[in-house]
Amino acid sequence: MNGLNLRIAILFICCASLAKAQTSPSTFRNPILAGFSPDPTICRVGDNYYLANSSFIWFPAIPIYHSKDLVNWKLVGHGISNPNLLKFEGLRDRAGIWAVTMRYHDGLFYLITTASESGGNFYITAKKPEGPWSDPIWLKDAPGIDPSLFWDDDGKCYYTGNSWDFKKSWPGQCAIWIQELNLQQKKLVGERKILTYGHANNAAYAEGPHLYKIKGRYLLLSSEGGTDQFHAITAHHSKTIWGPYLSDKTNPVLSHRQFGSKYPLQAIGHGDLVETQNGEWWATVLGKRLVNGEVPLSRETFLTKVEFEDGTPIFNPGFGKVLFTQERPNLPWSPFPEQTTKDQFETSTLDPIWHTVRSPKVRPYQLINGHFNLKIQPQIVDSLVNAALYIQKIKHHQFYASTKMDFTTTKDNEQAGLIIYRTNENYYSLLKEKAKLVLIKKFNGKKEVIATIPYTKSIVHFAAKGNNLDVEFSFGETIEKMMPIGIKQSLVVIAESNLNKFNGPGIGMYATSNGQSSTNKAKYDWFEYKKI
Ligand code: 6LW
Repeated sequence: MNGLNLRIAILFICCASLAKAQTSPSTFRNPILAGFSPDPTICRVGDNYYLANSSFIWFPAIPIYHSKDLVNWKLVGHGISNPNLLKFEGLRDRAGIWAVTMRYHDGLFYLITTASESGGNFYITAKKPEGPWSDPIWLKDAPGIDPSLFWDDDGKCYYTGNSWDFKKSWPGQCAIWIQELNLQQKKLVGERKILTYGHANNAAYAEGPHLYKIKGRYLLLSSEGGTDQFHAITAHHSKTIWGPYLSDKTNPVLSHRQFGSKYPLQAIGHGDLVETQNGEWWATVLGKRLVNGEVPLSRETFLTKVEFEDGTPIFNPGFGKVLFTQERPNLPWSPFPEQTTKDQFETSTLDPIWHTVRSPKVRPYQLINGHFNLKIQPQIVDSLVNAALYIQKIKHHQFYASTKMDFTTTKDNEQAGLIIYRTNENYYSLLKEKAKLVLIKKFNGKKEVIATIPYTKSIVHFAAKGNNLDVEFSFGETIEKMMPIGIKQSLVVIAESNLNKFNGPGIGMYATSNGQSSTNKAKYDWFEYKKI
């Protein structure tokens, strides 16, 4: 090779490695799943990773994500897609599907969870994470919440869960218990044993247990302290499955409680471990990002590295906390093609990002000619029923959501438009009525119209621009000419509170005839949600 060729070759290698460096970053950003993504559970099959979250009364229920690198995740399906399988009517927004555990054993995926206030603990199975999933197998006689599954080397399957129905020695005392689950008989069998009440004699809300066998020893990872400021992950060890389980000397092995209530990342807990095909260990945990002391996006999913020292899981060695940026797992960088931010409703089935709330009895929409035609329903979001409501997760502190809607009515009771929904007690809706647009705020149960503008055109564009704790609503005949409606509003309405607990916020489409029957439709041409 002559000098020039050598220089060209070196330049080529430099450019190639620069391009590679650009496409394959050395670090990643937390959260790995932003917005309403609590109680993460993770499992690996070969070089594929699967993650699931709680979904409360959102439907379809139990979102399942896939990744090859633990950083890029794609929604691939839901554990429950048949609305007849879960009875969510009458439930508060914090009830429904609580913490899930996802595991793979012997050719089958398992999801086990609690249908809070709606049937108790059940599991479902599938050959593929995308489904089809089985109908729920309800476990009678399984008290408490947060079930998990573990298979021992002899093939026996064990259920671990939490319970609180006993005489307490301290406030909030809960137990973590174990029992064999006979998968042929589909029921719990044999002795039931309490493994721990938490690592300290004032440990509150021991929950979210997961059992692992690592290098011949049993590791029980649980959460303690409740899902707020005092949330923590603790470890207990045993030589046999039935115990005794001894508290790890490092406990709690992970928490942010010691940083105080103003630390920007709160409530770290509810962890699940995964070992990569390359022998690294990582954990998914939940956390809450603070914005001026509020948590507008609810509990989200974070990733943290784990190294074992004499059996003790050390989370992010040298840091001992969840980091917003850190070196990424040693796995091939595998981003998914970027999802379009604008749903043009040109698909034959609705994109799985869309959820309704509570169990739908009818499907009130049709996808026709690139339109989402939402049939007006009598139900209102203020009642604990399923309404004509389709929302997706708000995932960013700075977002812009907009939609184009064609809707006219001659009736005073019919409304359709855009909604930011957290609970039946806390939401904003920007709706078109017979001859006007109304901006409605419902905050802690108090509902008020905060702005009204006369409007008679059939087509209207609605938009909501979120910036930390502020949100501005606008409308327009064209998307190029949007005008504000009402003054700047506060997203505290949908942030964490006593009424906004456990679930998370969504944004989308809503139509109602306020208790009366209707044959009318609101036609949505598109809906866009994007980070700004
Ligand atoms: C869940 C419990 C918890 O079942 O919150 O964060 C409950 N921890 O483990 C609902 O998400």
